[in-house]
Amino acid sequence: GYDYNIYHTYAEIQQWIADMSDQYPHLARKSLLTTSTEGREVNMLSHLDKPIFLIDCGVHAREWISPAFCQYFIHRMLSQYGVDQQVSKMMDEMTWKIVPLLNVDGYQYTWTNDRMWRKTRSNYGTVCTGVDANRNFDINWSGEGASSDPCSNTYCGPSLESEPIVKALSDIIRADRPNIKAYIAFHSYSQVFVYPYSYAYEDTPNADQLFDVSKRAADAIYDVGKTKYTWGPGYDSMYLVSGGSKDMAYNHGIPLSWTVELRDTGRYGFLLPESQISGTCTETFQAVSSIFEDAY
Ligand code: 0X9
Ligand code: ZN
Repeated sequence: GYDYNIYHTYAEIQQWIADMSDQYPHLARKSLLTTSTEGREVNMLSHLDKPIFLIDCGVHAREWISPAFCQYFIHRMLSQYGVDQQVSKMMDEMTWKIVPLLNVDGYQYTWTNDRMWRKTRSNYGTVCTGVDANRNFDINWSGEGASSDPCSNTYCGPSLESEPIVKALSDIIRADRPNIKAYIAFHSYSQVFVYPYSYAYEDTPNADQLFDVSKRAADAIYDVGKTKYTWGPGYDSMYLVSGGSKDMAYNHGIPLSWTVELRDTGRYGFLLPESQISGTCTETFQAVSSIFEDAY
């Protein structure tokens, strides 16, 4: 079977997505989200017509634990449906829309050329390649905390939603927005639940709720194996971010919206060893389950 405790290539993840929808045709519907700049398919797995929980992984190429978690999560949800009570409830009460690997081009590049690559692989006629997909969304685009220098790791792109993966995810958010109850973009690293806003020093009207739901999620993680997470609005962290997906989602009416930075706190950083995939995934599952309980 598929080894969930090692990192997989783009090609392997593509095959895995197809296998999941073949093995669980009644539970998992595969759809083509978009085609990337370099022509790769970006797929989404979803099911049912209930309130939606939207999740994406792998926006930043080098954050390998993120797509590893999405794969674990999807497999656990599909294989434990009808077996595990909590999974069954989660599957029955909400529609899960999950993009296991968004930045397919960048991810492939981290396997072949540069393990520390972060951005997409688009080039719009400049010396440097790549747009920071998490600076390319329609929220204060090109504002503070984003760079207009194509050589910067936080380059916001030549125009908002210039990146096909960003446009495609934004289209999903716009199309489904009255029905989306919660959104999480999984990143690494720092072990923190970051909620809006990140683009300005401003609290959302439901800041208390976001605080409480985040705290419960962090507690759920701690209960599994004593891994410590913090939580707070993005502006409270070291830097502002404009053009990020969770602020865009929030301002499109999704009340519960996060960037979750997975393990670790810096010892290995983006190079989190494979030996930590399993522990990260099991504790993070409980966090999503906790957020589900608050969201559905
Ligand atoms: O900079 C980002 O896009 C996110 N961090 S990462 O290391 N995964 O690249 C952070 C986005 C959340 N916002 C703030 N921390 N302000
Ligand atoms: Zn990231």
